[in-house]
Amino acid sequence: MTINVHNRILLTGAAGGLGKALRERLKANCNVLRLSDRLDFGPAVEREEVAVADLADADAVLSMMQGVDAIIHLGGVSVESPFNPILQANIIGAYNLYEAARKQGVKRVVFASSNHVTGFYKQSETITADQPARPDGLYGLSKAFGEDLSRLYFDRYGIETACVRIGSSFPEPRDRRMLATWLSFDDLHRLITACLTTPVLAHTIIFGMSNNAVTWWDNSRARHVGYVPQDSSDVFRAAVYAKTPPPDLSDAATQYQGGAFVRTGPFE
Ligand code: NAI
Ligand code: 15L
Repeated sequence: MTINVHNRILLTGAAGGLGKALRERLKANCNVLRLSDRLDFGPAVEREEVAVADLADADAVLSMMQGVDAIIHLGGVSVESPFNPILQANIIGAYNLYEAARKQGVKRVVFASSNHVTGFYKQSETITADQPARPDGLYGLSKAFGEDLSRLYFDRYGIETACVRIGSSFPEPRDRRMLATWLSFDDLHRLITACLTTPVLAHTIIFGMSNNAVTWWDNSRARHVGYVPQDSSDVFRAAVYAKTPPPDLSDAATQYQGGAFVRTGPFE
């Protein structure tokens, strides 16, 4: 299968956990991978370019977008935090990114949204992307803004975006909740590849999860993306049960999909 359909891909958040996991994998998807973060993360190697930039700096974001054919946007605050850093990185930063994409003619974006856009749905519910956002904090709210912003740029300017509501993308599920939310790094790469290569992406919201037996999310509205997960949290289930206590059903973190995010941060 041909997966290299773009000459130059921009990866923001390249110094972060998922950026590091994707750096080598994404080289199969392009001729040149431009890596960006506000942190310095060392020199470019073969078929790489490095652009250190703060997403809140509109001029720097415009300049790093030159010659780019597609964007994987991972950069930003990735956990519940005070409002100002979220405002700078996730709200102003997302606006700067889409304005730069519009000005430089970039037509496809994969946006790292989060399950925390819908964190206040119960773990006993199965939801689709058509249901209203129910953010579980300022972080989830900022990702909901990014989803709406990208829809505006699709409706008005035709920039296609996949809003990938990533569950929990780590080497292994860390607790019982992550048995439902886990997304392996290889499946994350498969999902991004599907978003980059599907003929018509339009504006799509898709939940980023592996093929886990327990799930709270229905991706049937995103079949046109062609994402087929190949990993599953199920192989970790026995080990996770052995090392974690039984769930406390009176705890909001057990009741809601967002887990501990529903009771962290400035709302305590
Ligand atoms: P991370 O926190 O490890 O990486 C985020 C990167 O963004 C960092 O390298 C940081 O320096 C950079 N960044 C932050 N503010 C910036 C700014 N103002 N300008 C430029 N760069 C800035 O997060 P991780 O785990 O790699 O996640 C990547 C993306 O995926 C994030 O947007 C996160 O919200 C999203 N996500 C991740 C999940 C996961 O399970 N890892 C789950 C759901 C969403
Ligand atoms: C996220 O959005 C975070 O970026 C990540 O660090 C995890 O906490 C993940 O959600 C999760 O819900 O497990």
